[in-house]
Amino acid sequence: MSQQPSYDYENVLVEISDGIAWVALNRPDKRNAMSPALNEDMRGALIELEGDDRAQVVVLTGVGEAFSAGMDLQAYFRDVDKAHPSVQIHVRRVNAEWQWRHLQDYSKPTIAMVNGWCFGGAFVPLVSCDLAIAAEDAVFGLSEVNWGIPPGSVVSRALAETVSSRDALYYIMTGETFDGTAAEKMRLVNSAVPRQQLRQAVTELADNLKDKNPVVLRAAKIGYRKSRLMSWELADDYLYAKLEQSQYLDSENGRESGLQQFLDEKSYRPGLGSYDRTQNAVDS
Ligand code: ACO
Ligand code: V55
Repeated sequence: MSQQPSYDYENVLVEISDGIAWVALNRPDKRNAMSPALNEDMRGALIELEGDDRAQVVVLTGVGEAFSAGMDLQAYFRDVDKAHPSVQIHVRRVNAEWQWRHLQDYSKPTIAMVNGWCFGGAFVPLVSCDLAIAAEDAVFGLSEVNWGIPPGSVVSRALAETVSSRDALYYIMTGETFDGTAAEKMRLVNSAVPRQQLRQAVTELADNLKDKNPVVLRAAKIGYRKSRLMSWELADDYLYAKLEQSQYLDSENGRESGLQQFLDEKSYRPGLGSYDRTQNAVDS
């Protein structure tokens, strides 16, 4: 894309450097609670980033001491209660669009960097990112029961996607908090690292992903997500279609390079690392 987006958002901060887009919820004074306005901004930022060639990997995080304190109890609930019913429908739709529809379908790899507080609704974008790394001392909680509602939207569905029923029901029903180390143990996040190492750990993971063939990576992650709940019959056909789609779309012709560099040139071992993307094979 020739035109570079401006990322002019009041509630979201976007910084792109070395192929990594750092997208931060930016209401630190409100612990990055998600208001309808923040949701509009996040939807816009994700759409813009998808067309921005400077961004190979997207990292979702929060400015200040919170990842996100969940839905904004004033702006997302109380204020909307007073509005016309159609406003609630709109507000929920925009919320769902960025928190899970766009993220789960995203054409670039996504990493949640959980830098602090992560409550309720924040579990939805957390789980919808492909990968997640938390600070060991980040604090998580399903606080809904603490203030008088069951988890709504797809919060419980997001938990079911990642953690065991025992862990999910324990935290849904008690409203107790748990830390990043516990989140790693229950596989809600890939890993938890000391706070001082968080940005470095995420950068290393992002660097690994940004060097990979983007067409292949996209087919791999979307293929996994969408085939998860299919029958084996459908998954078999769909994943072959995905594989062939990837070959069709891959202008760098990765498969041919991969085969040629292993079988003919013997220059790398696929089990131990990637083919050299700078050497394009010609179609045989
Ligand atoms: N909605 C609205 N405002 C919020 C939210 C929220 N979810 N979280 C924090 N804020 C606001 C506070 O009202 C306060 O605003 P003010 O300065 O204008 O008075 C400001 O953010 C700072 O909050 P404090 O509570 O003073 O911050 P502290 O660092 O002491 O505590 C904590 C942080 C633990 C995150 C606390 O703010 C909190 O419990 N927030 C609510 C968490 C929650 O239960 N979220 C809802 C989950 S359920 C769902 O998402 C559907
Ligand atoms: C919650 C979250 C929502 C919502 C209603 O459980 C309730 C909290 C993520 O959006 O729309």
